[in-house]
Amino acid sequence: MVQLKAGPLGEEALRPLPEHKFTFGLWTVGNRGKDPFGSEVRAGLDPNDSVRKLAELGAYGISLHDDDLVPFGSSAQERDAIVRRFRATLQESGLVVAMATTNLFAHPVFKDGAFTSNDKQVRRFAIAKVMRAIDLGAELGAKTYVFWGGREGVESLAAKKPADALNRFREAIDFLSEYVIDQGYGMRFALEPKPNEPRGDIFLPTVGHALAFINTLAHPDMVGLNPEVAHETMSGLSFYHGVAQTLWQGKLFHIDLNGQKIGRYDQDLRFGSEDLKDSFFLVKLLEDSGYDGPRHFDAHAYRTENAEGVWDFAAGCMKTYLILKEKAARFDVDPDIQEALAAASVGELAEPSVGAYSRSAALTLRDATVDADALAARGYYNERLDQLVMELIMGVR
Ligand code: GLT
Ligand code: MN
Ligand code: MN
Repeated sequence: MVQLKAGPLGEEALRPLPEHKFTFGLWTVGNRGKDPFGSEVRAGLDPNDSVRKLAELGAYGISLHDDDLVPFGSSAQERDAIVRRFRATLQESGLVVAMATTNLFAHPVFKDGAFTSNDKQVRRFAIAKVMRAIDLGAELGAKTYVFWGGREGVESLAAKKPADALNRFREAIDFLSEYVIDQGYGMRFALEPKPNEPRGDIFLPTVGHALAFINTLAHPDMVGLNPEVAHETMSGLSFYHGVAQTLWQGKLFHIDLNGQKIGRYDQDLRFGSEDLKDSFFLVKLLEDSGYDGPRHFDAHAYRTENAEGVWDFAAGCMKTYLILKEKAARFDVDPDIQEALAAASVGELAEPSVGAYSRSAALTLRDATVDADALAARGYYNERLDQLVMELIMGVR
C-alpha cells in the first residue's frame, strides 16, 4: 500500500551549504547564451561578482579555465592584479577553487586541436599554456586539474592517424604529470571524455575509452576521470553505469553534473531537468560511494533567461541534488522497497559465485546436475521494485 508522505521535504535539508560541496564553473553562470544560431543574450559577469553570488546561494566553490579569469593575451602585470583581486574575493566569500583547467579550444590557433594538432608548434604552445594554467590553478589552491579535449579530434578521417594522435595526447599528459610532480603541486588530473562537438569525432570519446587510456600513462595513479552527464548521454550511454565503473576502478576524481536528452548536441541543462530517474540513481551512487569530491555543475541557464534566471538555474541545480539525496536516504528505510530488493535477490549478487578455485571444486561444479527449468521458473519482481522507486521519485512515498 502506498502511504502518502507527511509533507514537503524539510526546508533545512534542502538548503545548500558549503559542506555539500557544490561547485560551478565560472563559465557556467557566466554563459551569455550565445549559440550557433544567435548572439549573446546576457551581459558578461565579473568573476568576482559570480563568486559573491554563489557564496550567497550556499555553494562551496568554483572552477575555472585560465582564460575565464585572466583574458587571453593579458600581460604578466595584468594577470597578477586580476589574480590578487580574485584571491581577496575568494577569501572574503569563503569559496574555494576546487578545480582548474585550460581553454584549449576557443582561440583559432587550436582549430586543428591542441595536444593533437598536426602542427608541432601548436602542440608545444598548448603544453606551455597548460603549464601556465596549472601554475594559476596551484596559486588558487585547486587540487584537481581537468583535461577536456574538445578540439582533439577530426572531421576528415584521413587527416590524422589515430595512433599518432593518441601518442601525442599521452606524451602531453605524461609531460604535464612530471611538471606537477617537479613543482610539488600535489594535483591530480581528471580526463573528461566527450564523443563529438565541437569536432566531428573526438579522441577519448567515452568513459570506457578514457579509463583504458589511463592504463598506458607513465603516472596512471595521478590521472582519473571527470565524466559529464551530457557527454555520455549524447552517445546513448548510461551515465550512471559510466560513473559506477569509474568509481569501481578508483578513478572518479571529479564530476560534471547537468541534464541532457539522448542523441542531441551538448545541451548542458540544469541538473536533473531531463533525466530524473538516472539523476536519482546517480545521486544515490555518489552519496553511497563515499565520493567526497565536488558536486560540480557544468551547465548553464536557458537562452530565454536574463541575469536573474541564471541564479534560478544555479539554485535549481543544487536544490534538485539535495531533494534526490533526501529521496536516496528514504530508499534505504522504505520497508516496501527493502522487501522488493530482497525479492529481486539484490543482495545475493554480492556473494561470490564459486569462491576460490580448487580442482575438486571445479570438477564438482562442472559435473553437478542442475534443473535449469526449475531455476528459470522464478521471478525477479523488478516491475514491483521499479514502480516503488518511481513512486518515491514522484513524491508519493
Ligand atoms: C566546455 C565543455 C565542458 C568542459 C569545460 C572544461 S569547457 O564548456 O563543454 O564540458 O567541462 O574545459
Ligand atoms: Mn564538462
Ligand atoms: Mn557538456
